Order: sequence, then C-alpha cells, then structure tokens
Amino acid sequence: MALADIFTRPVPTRGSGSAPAAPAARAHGARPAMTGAAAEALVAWVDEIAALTRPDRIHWVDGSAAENDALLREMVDEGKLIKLNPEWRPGSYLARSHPSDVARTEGRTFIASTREEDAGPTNNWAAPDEIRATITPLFEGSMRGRTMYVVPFSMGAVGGPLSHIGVQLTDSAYAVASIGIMTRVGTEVVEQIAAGKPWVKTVHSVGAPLAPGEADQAWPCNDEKYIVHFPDTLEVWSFGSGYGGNAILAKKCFALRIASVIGRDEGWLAEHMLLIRVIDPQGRAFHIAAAFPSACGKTNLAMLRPTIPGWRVETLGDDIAWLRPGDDGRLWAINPEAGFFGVAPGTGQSTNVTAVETLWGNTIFTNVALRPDGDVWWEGLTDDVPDELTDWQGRPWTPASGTPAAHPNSRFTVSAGQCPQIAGDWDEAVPLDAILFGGRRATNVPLVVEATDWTHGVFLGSTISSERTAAAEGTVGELRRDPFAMLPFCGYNMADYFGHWLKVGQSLRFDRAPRIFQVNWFRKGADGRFLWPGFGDNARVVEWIVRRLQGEVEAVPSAIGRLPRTADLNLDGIDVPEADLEELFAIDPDTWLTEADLTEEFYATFDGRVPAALGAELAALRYRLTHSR
Ligand code: GTP
Ligand code: SPV
Ligand code: MN
Repeated sequence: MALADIFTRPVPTRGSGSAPAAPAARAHGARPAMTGAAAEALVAWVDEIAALTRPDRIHWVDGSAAENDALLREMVDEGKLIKLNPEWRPGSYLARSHPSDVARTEGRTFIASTREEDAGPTNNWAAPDEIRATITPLFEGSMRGRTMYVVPFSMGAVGGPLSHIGVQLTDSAYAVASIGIMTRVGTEVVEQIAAGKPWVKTVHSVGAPLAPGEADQAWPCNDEKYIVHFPDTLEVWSFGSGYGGNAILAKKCFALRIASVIGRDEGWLAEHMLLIRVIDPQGRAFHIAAAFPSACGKTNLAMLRPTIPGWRVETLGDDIAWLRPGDDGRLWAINPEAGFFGVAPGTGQSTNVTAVETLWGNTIFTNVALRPDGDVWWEGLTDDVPDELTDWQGRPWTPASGTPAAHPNSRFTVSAGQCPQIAGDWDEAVPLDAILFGGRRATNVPLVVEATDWTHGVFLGSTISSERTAAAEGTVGELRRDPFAMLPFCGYNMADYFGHWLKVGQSLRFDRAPRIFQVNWFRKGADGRFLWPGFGDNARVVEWIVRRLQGEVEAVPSAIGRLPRTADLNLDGIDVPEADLEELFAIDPDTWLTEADLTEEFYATFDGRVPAALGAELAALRYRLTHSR
C-alpha cells in the first residue's frame, strides 16, 4: 500500500458529513490511503462513531513496532503503565486496573439477536433497537479528551483460509497494546477490507470522557458497563470496562460469541479450547483440543511439559479454537489468536515452567504484585514468598497482610511466538484426533472417561459443570453448569448449539472424527487435597488417550463411559496411593443419578429445544446407573 499520501483528518462534527481532508506530511497514526466503495464504508463508519463519541484525535493503528513503542512510552508518562526493570523483565510493563474492573462482567454481557429465543435462556437477551437506544447515549461524547484508535485486526493468519477480520475502535491505549499482542494488527487488514472482505465492527469505550484540562486516571473506566453483541449485524459494542475480554473485543466477543453464530450458519464451530500437538516416543503426532471453563487449566495444558520420558507437547493455542470439517472428513482446527492472555496466579516454576519462560520479556502484566527490584510476583510464581511487595492495588504488602498480593484474576499478555514450545506451524490448521471436555469438580467426575461415540461425547460436553473461578464476577467455588465451557461465550441458543455439534459430527467421516473424552484434574479427597498431581503429570492421562486412539489399550465400560484399566495408566515416577487412585475413578450411582436429575432440570430450561438425541443419552445414562447399583 502506498503510504506516502496519507493525510490526517480532523474529527467531523455530528451530522455535518465528513470534514474536508487536510493534506499533511506522513503523520503518526494517520489513515492509510485506500480507495473504493468498501474503503469508503470503513471510513464512513469510523467517522460516524467519531461523530458520536467525539474523540479529540483519531489514530489509525498500523501495527508497527515503532507505534507500539510510542504508545507504551506515552502510557508510562501518563502513569498508566509501570515500566518493569529491564534487567529482569525487558520490554515489560505492569498495569493496575481500577479495583472495580478486574474480570469479565457476565451480568452486563448481552446478546442482542432479533429474536429472544435465538439468545436462549443462558444468555442475557436484549432487543436490538432497545439496547441501541440504551447504549447510544452512553457513547455520546464518551471519548471526549481522548484519542480514538482504529485497530484493524485479523483472527487467524492474515489471508488464511479460516481467518476472519474486524476493526476495533477504542479509546484505551492499553486495549490497543493488548490487541497488538493478542491478534494480527496492521494495515494489511485494511487492504483486505478495501478489497471487499467482510469484517466485524467492534466499538469500545472505557466511558470516561475528559473535560478540557482534566487529569486522567491510571485506569479510566465507568461503573456502568455494557458488553453488547449484535449477531445479526456482526457488531460488538462495549462500554465502561478496560479489562480483558470486556475490552479486547476480538477475543471472547468476536472469536467466540459472534464467531459461534457465523459458525452455526456456515457449518463450523468456534470453541473455548486450547490446541496442542502431542508427539509420542515413536515420533507420531496427535492433535488435541480441550475445552475447560475459564481458569480451569487450558493455558497449563497448552504448555504441558510431560513428566514421562519420550513424550513432547507443542503449543498451538491456549484459549480459542475454530473447528471446521474438511473435505477429507476430518475436523480441522486453528487458533485464531496471536498471543496468550493468561492467569498469573498459580503459574510457576513447578507448575508451568513453559509459561514462566514465555514471560521473560515483552509482556504486559495486569494486577500482579511489584517487587522492590522492579520485577513482578504473584502467588505461586515461586515457592518462597517475598518479604516485601507492592500489591496489585499499589499498597505496601508483606506476607502478614492477609490478602493476596496479586489479584486472583491477574493476567499476563504475551505473544504466542515467545513460547519456547510453540509449534513451528502454529498459525496453520491441524486435523484433530481428540477433543477433551473438562471442568473443576471436587467430587464425582473421574480423572478421565471416554465417550462411546460422537453423540455421547456431545452429551458429555453438554453436561459439563464446574466450580466458579475468579475469571468472571461471581462467587468463587460455586458449582454451575458450563456446557462445553461455553456458558458465557455461546452467542446463540445453547440448545441449538448442542444440535449444531451433533450436525458437525454428521459431516465428519465416522472413522475420522476426533474421539471425545472428559477429564477432571481437580477431584479432591475427603481431606480437601487434590487427588491427582496435575500439571506435567496430566501427560499420563494424555498418554492413555493417545494409546486409546491407537487401539493399544482396552477400556472398561462403565455407566458414564469408558474408563482406563488402572494398570494402563503410566504412574512410573509418581506416587499416587492406591486409595487415591480408586477415589479418582470412583463412580457412585446415587450421586450420578442426582447429577442426571440436575441435567434434566438444566435441559428443561430450554423449553423442549434440546435435541432428542441428548435426551436419549440421558435416559440411557439413567438406565445404566440404575442397573449398576
Ligand atoms: P482462562 O485464561 O481464564 O480461560 O483460564 P485457563 O483455562 O487457561 O486456566 P489456566 O491454565 O490459566 O489455569 C488456571 C488455574 O488452574 C491456575 O491457577 C493453575 O495453576 C490451575 N491449574 C491448571 N492446571 C492444573 C492442574 O492440572 N491441577 C491443578 N490442581 N491446578 C491446575
Ligand atoms: C476467560 O475468562 O476465559 C479468559 C479471560 O480467557 S478473558 O479474556 O477476560 O475472557
Ligand atoms: Mn478463556
């Protein structure tokens, strides 16, 4: 693209049409030159949103390193980022959010489909016209005193066959820097838009306009929050929050909620899944995707370092996967993201050394603690706790403080390319061999169970429940239904989504469809301790799964699915007491019948819309449970 004749544009006033372009020297943040109807539509939309939100400046983000450096420097100067000591953490920064803006706000997240039934009972529905009328006044003048950034992004490799593009308008420089890590940002995307490729419109404002001369806050946000999705017009509008999935709209809002609707219409799946390549001691490669709810171990499994000799894992993605049936009857997957927005607490040398190595530099940390030497710390990073820290809210902290030094949902944002075990071809599609569903279940759910076929696997996915974590507002530990780990992320009626999963299965060749498993790393003994060592030792479960795929081991039928013979689980080098092992796989028919009752209640909330095949699976489960008592 010719960048020579770029010009800066004054902000048009509302209703006055575009102001005449003032030719100027190549300015930082200027609009790239482009022509044609599609380009004009993009510019008209940017103008329209600027006329509504009234920013002082518009900055077209080109995705260059120089631009990113300038943005980060500016945020440091404004007190919005703390530059970490480059000796320990080069090119890295700490952001401290407002204490009221620390996680996704599911209660303020809306699906504004034309028909209420298309949002379904698990989503907050809003009538599109009504919610537009509610939020438009909030956006009126909401960017005053600020810069509006135009961020063109691609989910998936730019121009890739499964990729989708979009633009985020935002008044948060922190969001711009984060999107720059999490997606592919740049002028090439604008070229694709100009060439007529469809794109998704996303608008984000922290909702904190500045009066002339008013000093900014370190983390501007608004008590009132709205995260609104318009699946029929492919739009997202987010107001009031600067945090994670509320602000990086390409992630949960687009790549899951909107993309799930596109996938429903086009025959593919947008999933809350990690993606890995497992390589066995013979050098054979297997691709596995796994859906676990927020803060239930996706990033950890994505970066698995097997504790069993000869096995290796290559990372492909840690949070989102798009799955599409191929002409060959297999299910192909990509990771549409370009970075990791990972949970910091619990990420350490003994749990996820790969993540620790990934975070050597060029990382934005949010709400972790600061060490006196200008490096970061969080609970679980090291076994020893520093004597003295500054906590996530900027207060002096010692081990006696009695509060966590890092917020439980504190996060790191880092490029995928920095992961030492990233697959060389991580931006390409891979054929799936297995799909795992899991959750955080202290009781009942065994370490691993294999579905008997695709329909049973979809049934397992639909019945996933998990203890709540700090990744979203709510009571931590409370058990809730989180089918396919998609409860907060499915952009349409969850019962139709179950049906879509069944349909996608039918479009695969029966002998080439990925096999489905349920796993649970979080089962606890009566004394409250985890029964399974987890982390690197999860490779032992992966090994069993791979051996099942290869037909190398038999499984034991049970009421809830196929279980390993304990002799087939590789426990060399770890000490799991016999009693724990038994408890890890114990199935109590009575508590499972209670689970079945709860599943029936859950299905009933969909008013008859749950596919009959899943009702049949539930009936069959009850029959097997009753007969195993
Ligand atoms: P989101 O980014 O919110 O979607 O989370 P995630 O699913 O990627 O979860 P992540 O891997 O970041 O893990 C969340 C928490 O679970 C961390 O505190 C981990 O230490 C802990 N965790 C992960 N894997 C295991 C495991 O195998 N066993 C146990 N006990 N804890 C685990
Ligand atoms: C999750 O909550 O599943 C996350 C963090 O991955 S956020 O991007 O905030 O959704
Ligand atoms: Mn997630």
